[in-house]
Amino acid sequence: MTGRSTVLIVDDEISNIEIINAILEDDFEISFATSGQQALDVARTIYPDLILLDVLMPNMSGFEVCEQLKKEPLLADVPVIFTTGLGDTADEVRGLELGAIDYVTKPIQPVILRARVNNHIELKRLRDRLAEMAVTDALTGLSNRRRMEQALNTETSRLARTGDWLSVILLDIDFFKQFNDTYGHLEGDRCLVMVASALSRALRRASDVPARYGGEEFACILPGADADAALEVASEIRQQISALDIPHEGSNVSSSVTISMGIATARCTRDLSPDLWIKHADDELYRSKHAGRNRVSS
Ligand code: GH3
Ligand code: MG
Ligand code: MG
Ligand code: MG
Repeated sequence: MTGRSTVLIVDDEISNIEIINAILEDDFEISFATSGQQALDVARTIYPDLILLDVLMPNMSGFEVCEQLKKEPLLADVPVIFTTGLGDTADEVRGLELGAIDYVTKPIQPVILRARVNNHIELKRLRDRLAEMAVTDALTGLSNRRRMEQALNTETSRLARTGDWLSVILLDIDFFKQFNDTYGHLEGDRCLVMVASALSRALRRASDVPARYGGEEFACILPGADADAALEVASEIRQQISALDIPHEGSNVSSSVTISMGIATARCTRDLSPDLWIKHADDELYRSKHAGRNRVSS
């Protein structure tokens, strides 16, 4: 485990915060808030791993806080446990229906609260890991096609607001079937891993997204990159891959592994759908292949 998990305790009565703090402080990093509004402010600042939320508070109830948290994408997944004096079934149902993961009534049983908090934090950790796995390519560790498409969706609509540039590069290893046939599938996998790391090294901006698009095809999303910037990145990719100097006897264009690339560049507008970027880059990639491979078209 890297560092301690953070628990935000929300209660309008300091004495309650003190009680819960005493139960959890040995195992967790504790923050606290004494009103609903303060709870939201703190949550938006520290992104806690779990929130313990009182229900009855002046101005803004715990139910309202929970409702607001669930509306905010960055906070919606933070587990909320209501800790309340309200013991009615109807209150408990309301809390759970608002998206709370658990409901604990006061007076609090220390060992039970500790166990529940531990369980929910562990479950959250597993959920986060699964979510990360769902968008990561297992072989190369790059973003997979799903995250690439999400990023492309996000970036095309974000950049359309300012009419800013976007470039998409698709790249495909030349004669890779032949590579597998010559060196075996395991060497083929090793080659893919090396090409992926060369690709990551070639991208400089934090907002650039390198991805494995499928099989031996990769993609780069370059927000803000005009045609010149994209060509510069493509040239850097070629240099990084050529520096790998992976032998490829079966290639018709070189004695080492090469790639072909296609670039789509335009200023974003609402009419340019994410699919169009891929299609255009793919058309250009096709042109590179047919012009003899080991080159870039745009
Ligand atoms: P071209 O220059 O036209 O791109 O020829 P190519 O042989 O690279 O193209 P083709 O699409 O015919 O072959 C792609 C090959 O990539 C076939 C497939 O076995 C291989 N491949 C796809 N995914 C993987 C993988 O995960 N590991 C390995 N080792 N090979 C893979
Ligand atoms: Mg209260
Ligand atoms: Mg291919
Ligand atoms: Mg290929």
